[in-house]
Amino acid sequence: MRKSVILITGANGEVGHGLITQLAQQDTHDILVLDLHPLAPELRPLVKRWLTGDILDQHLLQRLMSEYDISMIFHLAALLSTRAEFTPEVAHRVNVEGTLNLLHLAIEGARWRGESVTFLFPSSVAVYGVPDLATKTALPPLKEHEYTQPTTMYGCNKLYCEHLGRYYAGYYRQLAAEPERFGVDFRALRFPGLISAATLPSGGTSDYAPEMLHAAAQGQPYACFVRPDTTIPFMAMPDAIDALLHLARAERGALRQQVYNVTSFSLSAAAIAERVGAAFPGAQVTFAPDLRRQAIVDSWAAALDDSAARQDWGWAPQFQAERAFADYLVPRIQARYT
Ligand code: AKB
Repeated sequence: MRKSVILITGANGEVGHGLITQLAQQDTHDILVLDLHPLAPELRPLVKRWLTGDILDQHLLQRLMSEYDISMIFHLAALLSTRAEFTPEVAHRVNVEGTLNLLHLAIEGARWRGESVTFLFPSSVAVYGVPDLATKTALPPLKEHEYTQPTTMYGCNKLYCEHLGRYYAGYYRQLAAEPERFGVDFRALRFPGLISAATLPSGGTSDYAPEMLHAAAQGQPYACFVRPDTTIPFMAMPDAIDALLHLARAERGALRQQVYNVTSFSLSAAAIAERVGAAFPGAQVTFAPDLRRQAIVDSWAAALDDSAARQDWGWAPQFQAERAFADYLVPRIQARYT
């Protein structure tokens, strides 16, 4: 008999760390993880099995399917927005072809198990593309369907994968004589910039917020690569994990859409620097905007409308700005470096 598991790709990343810890605490399923790099040693006791491998390796994915009954997939592996601009074609392969491979694994798995496979996909504020700063400043929080003309490869990849997920969930091989009886239950979250106390991001364009905090806690100077007035939405990592788990548990019938915005607070880079300065009095934050990264962040929504998530599955963040800094980020980051 194959063993029933939850599969997590990109498990070594920032979200993977928190997700594995939470899922292991819940202790309802065995966890199988896949990452390009060996799983962080502290996470290894929490999982059933960890594999070092590539989501583009079809043989490896087939092997996983032959060995395991995968009931749910958290597909976290991706190349983030800054890194993707250096190698757009590689980003497309990892972000789009990788996701396609996982969706295929899910639909084949569903056929075998005679039940749908739940597919959790973290999308991003990067799917938005507002035309200019004046428009951005004047706009109310954006709904899921508004201003989705991304300017980055990563944003295009995430937006397209949202559509792929919708296709696999509702229209896969729609002209076949026998329709798919069991498919993919695709659920996507559009995250804002995430800030974790436990890990540092790499390759993103919202990274200035966590970088500022972690540098200050270590007594290092930090030159912020965006202007002080730059504003985008953010979320503390525990809320991001909570949102993923909450959406995974939601009743299918309650979900009116496949893709949901979630957000916690929108702050300018200056306001973040102010909070960092208050928490770490020796902090040396300066501003040295990189005009090209600046243009990327300027094209993202200043705030997200997450009312659909609140209505359909009861989403509510625990950490607004004040609490995120006072109760989570500052004490945990302080502890990390002392
Ligand atoms: C990035 O900056 O690429 C990510 C994101 C906003 O999705 N953090």
